[in-house]
Amino acid sequence: MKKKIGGVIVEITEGNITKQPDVEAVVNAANAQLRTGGGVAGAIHRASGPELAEACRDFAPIKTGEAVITDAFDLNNDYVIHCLGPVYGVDRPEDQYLAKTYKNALKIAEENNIKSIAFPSISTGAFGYPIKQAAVTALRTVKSSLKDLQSIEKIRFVLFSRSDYKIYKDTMNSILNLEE
Ligand code: AR6
Repeated sequence: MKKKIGGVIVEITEGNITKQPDVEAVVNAANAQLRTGGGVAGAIHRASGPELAEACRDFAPIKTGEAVITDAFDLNNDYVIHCLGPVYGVDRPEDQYLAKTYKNALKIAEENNIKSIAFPSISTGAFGYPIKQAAVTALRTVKSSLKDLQSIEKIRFVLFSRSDYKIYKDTMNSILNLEE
């Protein structure tokens, strides 16, 4: 499902964040130490190779909401943007931290003149953020950021399951008032 809003394509797809060869940057739902872990971080580090952990070392640790950028090494992308989403129930108010995380990822993409970026659903795995609430904040934040984007032409959300995809789809329909 996709829609062009003010020159920017916003789309959602079901899939794997490591299998998005047509975007310049993929976003990692990282840990503070920027080490490999489970979920998205594990998949990205495995697909990118050991050089990714090396490249991350100088930037760690990062704080909740922050984002840093590295090469993507063996991934079929140019960059990985690593960001630290909030742990639900710990990093409060969670919606503000989650919005900050998306904003900082978009900001660093813009600073690097990136045209296309793919996000996973940050914080909704190990960090326990309820998917519906996270989808609302993710899509509201993207919507409010669209007017400020200069380089980004495409923003993709990659959802790992059919049910998460459906939740994002419904949320996108209500927040962005989109049609299929
Ligand atoms: N592609 C797309 N989405 C995925 C993939 C994938 N390959 N794998 C999982 N998801 P998580 P978090 C979904 O746990 O909640 C890590 O261990 C998953 O179903 O990756 O921000 C780090 O090291 C969920 O909806 O990220 C951190 O310690 C979403 O991606 C911690 O987990 C996010 O799940 C970060 O937790």
